[in-house]
Amino acid sequence: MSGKKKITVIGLGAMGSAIAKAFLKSNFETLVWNRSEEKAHKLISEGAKVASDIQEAFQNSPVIIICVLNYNIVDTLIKKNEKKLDGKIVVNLTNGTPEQAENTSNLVSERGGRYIDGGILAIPPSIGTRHASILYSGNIEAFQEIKEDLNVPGQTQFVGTSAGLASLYDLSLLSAMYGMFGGYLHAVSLLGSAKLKAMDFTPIVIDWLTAMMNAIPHLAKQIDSKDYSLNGVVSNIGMNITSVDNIISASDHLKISTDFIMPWKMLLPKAIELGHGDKDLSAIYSILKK
Ligand code: FVH
Repeated sequence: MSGKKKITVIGLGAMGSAIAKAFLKSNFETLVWNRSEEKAHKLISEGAKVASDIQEAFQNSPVIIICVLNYNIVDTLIKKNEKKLDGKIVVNLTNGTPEQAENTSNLVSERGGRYIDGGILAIPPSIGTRHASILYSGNIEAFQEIKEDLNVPGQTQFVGTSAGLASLYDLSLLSAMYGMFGGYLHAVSLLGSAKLKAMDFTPIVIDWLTAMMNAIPHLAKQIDSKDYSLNGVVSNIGMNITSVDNIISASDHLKISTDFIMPWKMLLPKAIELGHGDKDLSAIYSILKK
């Protein structure tokens, strides 16, 4: 008996390995399993124990963390473990949809376990540092019991008892990120046509995006109140059409793809058609729901 807390980490890709290392550093008895065994063996020198099969990985710790490529793999692994999961807490940190999370939660419950879903807001090198945070949802009693342990890979935030909520937050935040990076890549492509270096643009674009982020609370108030002119219109849709058209025509001229900006070319006229031409950009929200 080591007296150490026990944890299992299933999946030792870039993220799973970082999570396992964080637990080893925090002196947990860490049992690991990975499809390709060499990734598990690499952790032995850091103190990890390697499960001989998936059954042992599920059965030999009270808390099982899963971080693999997708939920189909998660579900297959849960089903491969033929024994019950009575008394176990399964924490799934794999990226997926809310529907997949609900489905996996049911699989775990049917086997007697308690399920917590997580959305990782961090990259592998920041795991175990104060820069990592992880959103959780699902079984709140289970979360409260192991909250201290879950703080090892990243700061925890519980977002609700529906298993799918952490995924919904995660995908929403990733969508915001992809929008921002897409815009940035288009911007540097435009500047690249004048032989300007991406690094030279960095301070200017960071200042600009920071200023734009400050507009988010204003837009949020308008969205929540469904009044897209609340507290004054700052940047009306009719005016924005001109800038978007200019970006498209300059990109065409410079032979730069317009793929990242094109959705705006569809959405702005649609908003005008629906009578939002004199409203803030937040009015686009009202036409996104299918
Ligand atoms: N890396 C990141 O920046 C992001 C940060 C936010 C969260 N994501 C999500 O984390 C999940 C795992 O991502 P990852 O970075 O660890 O991904 P990989 O390094 O590609 O490792 C994939 C692991 O999945 C295992 N795996 C793949 N197919 C199977 C299978 N059929 N059966 C069992 N395991 C499988 C793979 O095993 P192996 O290839 O080493 O044998 C790795 O352990 C993911 O949801 C991200 O979206 C990461």
